[in-house]
Amino acid sequence: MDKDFLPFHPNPTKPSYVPPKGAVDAHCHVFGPAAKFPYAPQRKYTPGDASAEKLFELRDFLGFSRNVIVQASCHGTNNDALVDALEKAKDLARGVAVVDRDISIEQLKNLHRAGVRAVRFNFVKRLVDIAPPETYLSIAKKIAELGWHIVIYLEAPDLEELIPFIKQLPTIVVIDHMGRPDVSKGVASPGFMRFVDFLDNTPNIWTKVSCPERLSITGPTYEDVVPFSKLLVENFTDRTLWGTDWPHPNMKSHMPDDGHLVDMIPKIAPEQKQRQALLIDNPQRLYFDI
Ligand code: 0GY
Repeated sequence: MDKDFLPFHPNPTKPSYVPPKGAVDAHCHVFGPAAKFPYAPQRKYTPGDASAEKLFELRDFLGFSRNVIVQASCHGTNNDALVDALEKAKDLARGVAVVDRDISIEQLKNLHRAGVRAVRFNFVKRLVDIAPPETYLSIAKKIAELGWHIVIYLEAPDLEELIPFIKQLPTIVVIDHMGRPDVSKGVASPGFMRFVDFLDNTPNIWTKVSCPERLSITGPTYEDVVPFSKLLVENFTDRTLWGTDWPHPNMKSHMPDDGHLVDMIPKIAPEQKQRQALLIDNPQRLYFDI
């Protein structure tokens, strides 16, 4: 584990908000264990192990029913730890894999059988060496045949440049963590409005209202992030997902209390029908109905 890598919160608070039965934590990871699933040689960070068992313990403690487990960059394109976690979850998890351009349809079908329903394209430079667009377009073409979608991780300053590429993608595209806005600038800022307009004009774009701990300037109550998530839930109720982002890789300032993150849900989705969409209907449609 890197010297400055913070381990996940050892004893999160029991949330007061009780998620509805069937609720999905649609963004979380498993790391290792390294002894069984070594980290990729080309990784940009080395995390502490965060096992499937720990993830499922947290799921139950927080009152969630299901997970979407996202392959993290430290495991590269070897999805073995993810597949192992999906098998252990039985039918209670789905996966988002990271794959090489030359992956075969047969290999993709094996991942599908294990519960994978999407691939992730990561454009965050501190996490990966970004490939040329043709690589991603070629993967996109293959996975579209299986009815999968694409998850994209990017940072707000790179959105403008990536829009023409994203518009070429043939599937639903989910953008992680609200496109990582600069919350110090406010919801009306041109940067965030660009993101909102993009969703407005492009019906196949979804987003995750996740990661206030990475975006907040004010610190662990994350109040400054609420207006951003709330606006997206209100305007794109049937295109938003929610996730913990456990075990919160690369958090440097502090480690979030996962119970507190859950208690933010009624603030960002104040209406019952919004919470039903965010936690059940939307992830059900994207991950569990296919
Ligand atoms: C996240 C965020 C991060 C890491 C990764 O794949 C990854 O390594 O996604 C990050 O460092 O911001 O969504 O987990």
